[in-house]
Amino acid sequence: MAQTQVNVPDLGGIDEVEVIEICVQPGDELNAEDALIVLESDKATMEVPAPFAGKVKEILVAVGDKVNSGSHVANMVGVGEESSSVEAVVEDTAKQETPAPVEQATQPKPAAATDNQEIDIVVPDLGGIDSVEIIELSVSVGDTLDAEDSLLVLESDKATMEVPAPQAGKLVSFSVQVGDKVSQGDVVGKLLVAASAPVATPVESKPEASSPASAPSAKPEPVKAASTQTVSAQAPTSSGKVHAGPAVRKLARELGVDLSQVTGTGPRSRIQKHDLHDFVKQRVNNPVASPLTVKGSDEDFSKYGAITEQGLNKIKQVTARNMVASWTTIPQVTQFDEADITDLEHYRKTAMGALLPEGVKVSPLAFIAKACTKALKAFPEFNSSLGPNADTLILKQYYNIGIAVDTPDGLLVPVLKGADQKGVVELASESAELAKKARDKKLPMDAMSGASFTISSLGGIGGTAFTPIVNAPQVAILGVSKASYKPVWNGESFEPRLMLPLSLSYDHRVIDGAQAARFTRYLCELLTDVRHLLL
Ligand code: CAO
Repeated sequence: MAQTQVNVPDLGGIDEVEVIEICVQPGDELNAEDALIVLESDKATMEVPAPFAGKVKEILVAVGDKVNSGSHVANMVGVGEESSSVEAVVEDTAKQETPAPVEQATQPKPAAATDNQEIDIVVPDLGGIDSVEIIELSVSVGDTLDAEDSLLVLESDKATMEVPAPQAGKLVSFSVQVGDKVSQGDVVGKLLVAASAPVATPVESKPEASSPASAPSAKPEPVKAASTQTVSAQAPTSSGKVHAGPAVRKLARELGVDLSQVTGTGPRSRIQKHDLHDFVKQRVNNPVASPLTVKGSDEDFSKYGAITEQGLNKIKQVTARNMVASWTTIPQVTQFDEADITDLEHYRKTAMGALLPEGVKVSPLAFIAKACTKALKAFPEFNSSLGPNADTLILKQYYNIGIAVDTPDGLLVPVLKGADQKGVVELASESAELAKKARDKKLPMDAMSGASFTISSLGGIGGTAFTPIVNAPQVAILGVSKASYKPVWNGESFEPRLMLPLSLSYDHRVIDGAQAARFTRYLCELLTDVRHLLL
């Protein structure tokens, strides 16, 4: 094994940059291209990648140190790698992937202009990178800008860089949008600059003239039209103050997090990965109070035909936020099973009916809620929540069952509190009362809080199965579909049995697939023989 120096690649003319993050520690095993350290200048953030797969021997710099092109920052060992060949890899990487400092987008020259003048905003030298993606437009058309204000943010695999205003002026137009790919020399917009200010000469304001001969055409081609919407739906929407490296921005896009809402704890408020994780955890544990961003489509559908637009009420907006928070932060899986409720239904419709007081109706839901409390006692993880840092499990000793109720205004989830202490008839009349209050808009807030598990029953409507979304911070939700008669083999012949489809969605961070299968099986057994519910 040869120990190899890892040096800072060519910084494309920047004298000195600051080490703002050490991503690894001695002993870490890395893949080629994994980030070792992150450097930052005024205008660009860049990673120094591992030149080969291997082990970190030592890191020779600390956060806050200033380094230059060629500075020796780490030593690595790689199995079977020769020292000399690795140096070459480092240099190659530098040539191909290191962004040059973002210089002024046009090279202004004093000119004897007498009128205000529009100048092109041009993508500066990208240090050899062919094309980069626009991940943020930091200002709006019409904004008045100072020289050096950030106009847009570009991102490659290894670096995030800002394109600054070449001089003070008013933004006339952008000719690109988030998601477009641009290259050095591309014109991305126009800036109206004051007559007294130094302006780009007509020749230099043209990208062809202000760019190297190899620069591509002046018109940026929107090469990612199809993905534009996705990116813009998730990219930061703020004023360009978001301070984060490429890896963090990528993670934020994957999680659907708007970085402008995240507080950075790194140097100069830079957002680090753990800031993003903390933000998501907080949102999961308190989804209503601090929702993730919910974005729809900005497409103009009236191009295709007549449309009407209507406002969404508060219930639907809150539901949307909670669904997005749950869907984007919880790895959820759905387990399906079927309970044979032939005997239960026979009992419910005959013997039980005769015993019930006048006007009292007991649907299968009350039995299902009762059976759930028993299953939750037998499988306590299903009645839990993850602690704030997702490193503890909070097991609840109460059994409060949320019941999803479909109302004209949207979905509400009142709670059957202490459901384990109540009989089936009491659960039936209480859920009927809660559902009525929900539909009459008379449900107090505290009737909807404190659920430890949720049931969503579409059995009265129809359908064979569905995948409910976990109602965070709970870890599981039971979906119930419509029971129907099916031929079931009894060992000798097929007989018609009333089968109830169950769909259990669960948080896979807390619950394993095998546990989920055991839970639903147990639930099915409880419902198959109603006498179990008495135990
Ligand atoms: N299979 C077959 N029949 C069923 C059934 C099932 N799983 N569940 C209920 N039924 C029957 C009932 O027995 C009743 O029939 P009868 O009047 O002949 O007895 C009929 O369907 C209507 O039941 P219901 O829906 O009024 O009552 P419920 O107790 O089953 O449900 C409530 C109450 C509030 C859960 C329900 O009205 C509701 O709002 N469901 C929608 C929940 C929802 O929107 N979930 C989706 C959320 S997104 O994940």
